[in-house]
Amino acid sequence: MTEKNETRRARELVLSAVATIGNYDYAINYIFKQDGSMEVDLALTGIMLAKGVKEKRADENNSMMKMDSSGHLVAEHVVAPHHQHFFNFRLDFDVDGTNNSVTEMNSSAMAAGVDNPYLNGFVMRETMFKTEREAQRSMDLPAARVWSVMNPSIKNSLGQNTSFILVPGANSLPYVAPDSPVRKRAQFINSHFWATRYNGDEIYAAGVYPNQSKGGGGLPQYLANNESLENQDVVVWYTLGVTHIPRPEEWSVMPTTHVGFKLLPGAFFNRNPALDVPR
Ligand SMILES: [Cu+2]
Repeated sequence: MTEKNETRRARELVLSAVATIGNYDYAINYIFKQDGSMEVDLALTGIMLAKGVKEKRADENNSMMKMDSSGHLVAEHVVAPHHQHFFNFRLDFDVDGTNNSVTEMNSSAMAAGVDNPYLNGFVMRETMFKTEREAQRSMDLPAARVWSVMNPSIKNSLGQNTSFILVPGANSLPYVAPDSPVRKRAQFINSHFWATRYNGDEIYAAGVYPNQSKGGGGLPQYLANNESLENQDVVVWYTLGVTHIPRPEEWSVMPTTHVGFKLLPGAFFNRNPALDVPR
């Protein structure tokens, strides 16, 4: 015991953009931190889509609070439908240069044995994606799944390849049917994680004309040629979904909902880069 406390105040650089789309406002905050990590904080607010109904309150005769209703009463005579918001972030990584590889990390418990006498051991297995089609993945809570973009030719002082790790936050899977018009046009919502070879013309996850397309544009088109991802200039696409079951507390103007993800340096540095922060 040193009987002493050591603390430093954190300082963050936040770059923000706000998009007002229909009845919602989306604030996208890119947060750069002194420990070398970055965070994307997406803030959702605005006014929920609503419809007038004859019901004034929820009771035995009111379907709006029952399990099989697709909306919730948020005020007298006002129902807000259940809905989801989907975002896609195009992350053009260059970790220590443009030639990178993309990996997935999955953790699992070790079997009982001489290597695991107290039954508390677990391992993390890292696998590298060879091609674009292999790199369509979704979250896996039991595996504590994360993804990384690493430089296969540059190492830190411990001999580890420099990398940045994408750590998902809260996310969702789509409820809209696979053969629905929305889902055909927005196939980027089929997976949380995608990786493609860099191409300056490949900018939008749902393609250039998402509203009037027949579907299939964007990511499915970008990876149709199934290019190699090993030691290449790669782009990661992260899909973030929010399942919104409306509450009365969100009417008439919503408090802000925060969702996002993190990018953590993984052996990019040799030690905690914030150790030199002055008192
Ligand atoms: Cu919403």
